[in-house]
Amino acid sequence: RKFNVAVVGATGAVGEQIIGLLEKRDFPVEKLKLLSSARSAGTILRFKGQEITVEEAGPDSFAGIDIALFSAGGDVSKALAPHAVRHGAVVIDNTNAFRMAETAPLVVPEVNEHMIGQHQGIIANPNCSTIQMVTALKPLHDRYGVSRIIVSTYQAVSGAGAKAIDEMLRQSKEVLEGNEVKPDILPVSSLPVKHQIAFNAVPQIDKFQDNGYTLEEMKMVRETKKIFGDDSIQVTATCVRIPVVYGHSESVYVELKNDYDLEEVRGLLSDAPGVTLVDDPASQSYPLATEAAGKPDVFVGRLRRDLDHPRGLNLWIVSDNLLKGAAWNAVQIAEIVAAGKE
Ligand code: 11C
Repeated sequence: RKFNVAVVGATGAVGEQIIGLLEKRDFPVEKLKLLSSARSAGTILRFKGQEITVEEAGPDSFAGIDIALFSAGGDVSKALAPHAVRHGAVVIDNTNAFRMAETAPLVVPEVNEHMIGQHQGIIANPNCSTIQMVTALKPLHDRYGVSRIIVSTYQAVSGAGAKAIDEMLRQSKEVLEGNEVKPDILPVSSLPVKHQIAFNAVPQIDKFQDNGYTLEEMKMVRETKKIFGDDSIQVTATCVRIPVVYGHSESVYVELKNDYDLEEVRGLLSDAPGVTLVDDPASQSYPLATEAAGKPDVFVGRLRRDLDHPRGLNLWIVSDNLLKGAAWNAVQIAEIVAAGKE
């Protein structure tokens, strides 16, 4: 069976990756409908050698659509995903709009694929920095139980969209040429204060919440608990933007409930689906954003036992934020939904 598929946000950084993956994975597409804001409508994109004109997304864009992949920001998802569901589509939503809704499963296939069957029309795709962390921690949680996570992230500018990539490259040139740097987009395009990202590290991703954490940090806290289905897991996060284009890196300290053996941990991570262990200090081998970019896996290395806590473990986790962190996780879910409808 083939499916009518819509991609909302087709001209964005994630939308572009989704279209590429549907083609590369030979997803059973009957018809591909590409949707965007009025501003990008009319753009012509290619899919399997065909030219497709991007149309403006509206409430009636979803007639006959079986699967709709949304990646055009939370407001668009809130406004249009219910219309897609009304037309009978299964929505895979890549925004924050429905992630904490009780009716929407929040899915990373390697962790909680079983939740997909519980959807009521909308399946939520988690935030990129959460996806890569839970994918790597899943085998450890299954074997030993995770009690506490302390994570610091080093996140690529592509997480903030194509304009943030342009801004980082432009600023880098301005600094190298000795010109004045004029920040325009980052850290948060809708807020008045901007900071230089070139040659810098900015400890703010998304808006501050009343508790002093940023929304990105709170996403990591809440989503991790929901995906593991365990509110007792303690999570604290510091999210930092760095001048890398593709690939989020994370320093993760995890406390396990039961004693662990480091060699066994290596074995569990080596065997875990979607995870590649890169961990050989003797050859200076560890995950790097430059190596992870363009690849679907989550890369894990720098495994070290905590020097004081007997069940504490340090890891370095890297993945392409636009692939496993967004488009690939969404297409994985779409493949599972499609297999279930055949
Ligand atoms: C970033 N993690 O790196 C964000 C982008 O909730 O899907 C993804 C935001 C989201 O800026």
